[in-house]
Amino acid sequence: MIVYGVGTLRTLRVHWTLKELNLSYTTEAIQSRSRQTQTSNYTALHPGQKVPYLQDGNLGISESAAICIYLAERYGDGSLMPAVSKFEQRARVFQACFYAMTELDAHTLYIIAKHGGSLSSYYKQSKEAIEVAIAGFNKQICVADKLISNQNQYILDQEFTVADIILVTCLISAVRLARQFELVIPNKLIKYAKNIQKREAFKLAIVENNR
Ligand SMILES: N[C@@H](CCC(=O)N[C@@H](CS)C(=O)NCC(=O)O)C(=O)O
Repeated sequence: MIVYGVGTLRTLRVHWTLKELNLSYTTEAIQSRSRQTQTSNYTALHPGQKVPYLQDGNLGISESAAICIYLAERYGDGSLMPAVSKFEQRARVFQACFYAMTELDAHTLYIIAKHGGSLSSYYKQSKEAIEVAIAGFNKQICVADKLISNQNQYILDQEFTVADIILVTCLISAVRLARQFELVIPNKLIKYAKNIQKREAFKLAIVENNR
């Protein structure tokens, strides 16, 4: 298996999932927007020229959440992703993944980073875009607050899944952006994310992702 991409929270998701599953793989340590993502070889793999990307035998896939779900389904043997017959638990995992990827990652956090945060030198500064994204985040984060009940450590109660990997990586991004922007992150979620970051696989993934 080859993972293309290091250095971002989206690449971290993939390394983290692989470390949780204790799988061995090779990392192509390419950074986003680098020369390596613009080569014809890489463009043939990923026409969008983004990271992460996973090659597993004949299968090549992009999209961090899809990669994590694929790995969990194929190699998890019931861990990180509930078994196919557990329809309701799977529905909750998919809900959390799609929610985090759209409402947090793509619609709000990425917009803030692109149009006002660390990526604004690549994209256009836009006060209006940031304002709308901040308001969107502050409203939609209430959904995540409801996903984690006070007694539960994880989205699926006592069972850690890929949905936690996706949500926690979004929360890390939110906490970073909250240093500069008026993002309101409920304390319960900050505690939830901090607790999960104590996992050994998370620490190993950070090392791999920082190469
Ligand atoms: N939805 C994609 C987003 C991937 C993405 O935007 N990756 C960033 C790095 S975190 C990238 O490669 N950006 C390069 C660009 O926008 O040209 C995923 O979750 O994998």
